[in-house]
Amino acid sequence: MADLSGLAAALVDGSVEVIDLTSPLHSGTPILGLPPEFGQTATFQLELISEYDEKGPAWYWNNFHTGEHTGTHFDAPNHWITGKDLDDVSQVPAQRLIGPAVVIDTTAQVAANPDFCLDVSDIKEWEAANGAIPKGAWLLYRTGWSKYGDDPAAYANADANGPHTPGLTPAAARYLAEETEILGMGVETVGTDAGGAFGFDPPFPCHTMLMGANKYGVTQLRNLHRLPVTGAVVIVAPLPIVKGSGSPCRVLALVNK
Ligand code: 23J
Ligand code: MN
Repeated sequence: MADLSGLAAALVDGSVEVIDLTSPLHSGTPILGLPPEFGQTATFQLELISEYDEKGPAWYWNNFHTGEHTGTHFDAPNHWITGKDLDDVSQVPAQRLIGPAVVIDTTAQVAANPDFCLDVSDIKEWEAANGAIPKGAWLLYRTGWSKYGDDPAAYANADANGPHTPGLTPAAARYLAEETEILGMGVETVGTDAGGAFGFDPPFPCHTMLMGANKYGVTQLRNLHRLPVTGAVVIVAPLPIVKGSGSPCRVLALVNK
């Protein structure tokens, strides 16, 4: 039995800190741009219903319009063809939304090369230093990319050849899918795959492998530099959209101060 009253007391006295890993959601929040022959996701938009006015004298509220995959969001297994018969976002068990976090940091490599892709050797080096990635963990991939998160052009880092943002090699995606029991992977970029992943073999290996293995993706995280390498607990809270392939989500980390 876990010490939940101890945790509750630690939350109240601040000895366990809650760190928000979520990017703010507004009309300027960066979205993924796919090649123009494909359908495109929508930006986040608020539509005013009333603001203490004739439409509602004592209340302010909005409707909103958004893509499922806009801003900090969750990729459910059915998002990809490899997971098409697996859970939609409403079916993902709540027990599998919370877990220990491990942080793999490649900020230095990404600063030198924005197309840097985490490889199996990087994961094995991390495991040699820190122990095996625990069952039920969120693997958080720290790249420093969130520093561009308020500037959509810098965040996409696109040229004539497409976007240049970090990701995983196909071999690393396969390793995480098949050789680990992680819940999924969280990243600082617009998607879990590298900007150049359309040209990988297979294309979009992280989506292909993780979704096919009933694992999850979480994107556009911030504040990963505030987490310990191991020891945090991460809570990912997507909306239970029936038949949804994902959802904008709040991502919170509990950290011992
Ligand atoms: C659809 C196609 C390709 C990609 C994505 C979506 C995402 O990154 C996403 O948000 O799931 S790469
Ligand atoms: Mn997505």
